[in-house]
Amino acid sequence: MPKRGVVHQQFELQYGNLKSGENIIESQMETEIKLIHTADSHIGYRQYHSEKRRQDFLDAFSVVVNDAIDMQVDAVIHAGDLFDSRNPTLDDILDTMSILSRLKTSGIPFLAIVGNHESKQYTQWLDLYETMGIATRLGTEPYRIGKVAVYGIDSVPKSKIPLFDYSVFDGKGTDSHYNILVMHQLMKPFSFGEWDCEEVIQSVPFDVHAILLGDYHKYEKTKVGDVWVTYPGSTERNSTAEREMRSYNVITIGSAGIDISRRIVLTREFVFISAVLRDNSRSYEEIFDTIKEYDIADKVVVVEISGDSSVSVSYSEIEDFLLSRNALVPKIQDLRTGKGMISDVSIGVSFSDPDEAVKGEIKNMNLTNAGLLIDEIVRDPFIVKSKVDALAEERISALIEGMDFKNPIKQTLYPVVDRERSSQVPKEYYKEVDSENIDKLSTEGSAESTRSEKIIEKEVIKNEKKPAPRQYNLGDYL
Ligand SMILES: [Mn+2]
Repeated sequence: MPKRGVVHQQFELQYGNLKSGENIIESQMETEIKLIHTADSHIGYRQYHSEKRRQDFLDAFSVVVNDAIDMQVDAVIHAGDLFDSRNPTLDDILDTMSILSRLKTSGIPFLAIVGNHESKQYTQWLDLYETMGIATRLGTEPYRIGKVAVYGIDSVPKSKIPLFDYSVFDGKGTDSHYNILVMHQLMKPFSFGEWDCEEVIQSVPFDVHAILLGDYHKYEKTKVGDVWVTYPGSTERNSTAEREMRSYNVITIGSAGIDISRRIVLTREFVFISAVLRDNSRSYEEIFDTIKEYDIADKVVVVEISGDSSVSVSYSEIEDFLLSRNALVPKIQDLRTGKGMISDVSIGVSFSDPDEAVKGEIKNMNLTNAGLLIDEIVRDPFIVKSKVDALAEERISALIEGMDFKNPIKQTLYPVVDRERSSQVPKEYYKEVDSENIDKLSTEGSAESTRSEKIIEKEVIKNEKKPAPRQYNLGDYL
């Protein structure tokens, strides 16, 4: 890609001009290099269907960039998941562009890799920004900042990690004093690790001094031998499981070596209110009294219900109370049943079931049994795409075999069932919600994937009568 080389050079020139022009004496001594390491901005995430929350994610990234400009760092390194989705909206793309342009105006390079959430099949969003000259996509070619060389590996799906070919780095070593590797993975030695830092350090043909990571949303810092390994944490709360303050890293490389310090990003407050139900008639009063003890205006409020499981309360009544006290997002988590509730005002709008509408239309089309059968297979959300052909063929063969051509009476071998798993479909045709078909997890503390949470959310909305089984913390994504 010749274009990448051009952009790369521009930044190097810019950097060179700044440093040599400014302090010649200092550069003869050890010039200190300061970097910001951030990740998991998830721009475009409309958490709880809230436009304000979308803005919050953008604002958090903006804060990091403002700090970078205030500190006049030598570069901002982004370790993946700049966007929440591989299909960000035009607003997301433009808003991000204007933030990155501020960095560019201040002469600060933005160096990034592709995360699992935003990863497209071929050309990436980062390539667009790189073409515009406001970002550089890190890779096997070292990006040099003085005595530091920075490399990157885009997010690798879990199943492909064992196949990773380290020879892509052959001949890419430099005479730099420090080599930094940027990755978006769950790494060992952390307990949640899927790929071992040790292996990576051994396998790349240059000495690694720091591995700057993204994907795990909680701040972490450790050493593997002499190599620093750190996650800066996400810059906004992607779920109620992310209770700690959000943050990014400041990496200082000077005569004393590498120093990594954590900087807090102030984000919208989440308030957790514990309501214990007792077997009496004053349950609402008690809950409301508890809520009144908190300042909840403009905050995401999570009421965690526990206690006597025989006491029934209306979640919507509690939500209404929270809204009446100006909560931004009211959420109920019923710890007694392990169930979360749809706690979003926008879902309250009633609309006819789209599946019913489609079903009606299909009825009007007077399809044959085979046609109906194929329709059913194609639209079944639980059947893996790659199995659709095989399953359709198998079912139609069975249908043909079962037909009596002398007496062509309409018959249904497999009745068209509602959108639930038909017992007649063999298990191997079904998607497993936790399988690798779905983007892998990026949460902290829990093994639930953010994607599967979102998918479950869609199912719940679609199929109100039959909500998918959920754990209470899955409600985070509603
Ligand atoms: Mn992430």
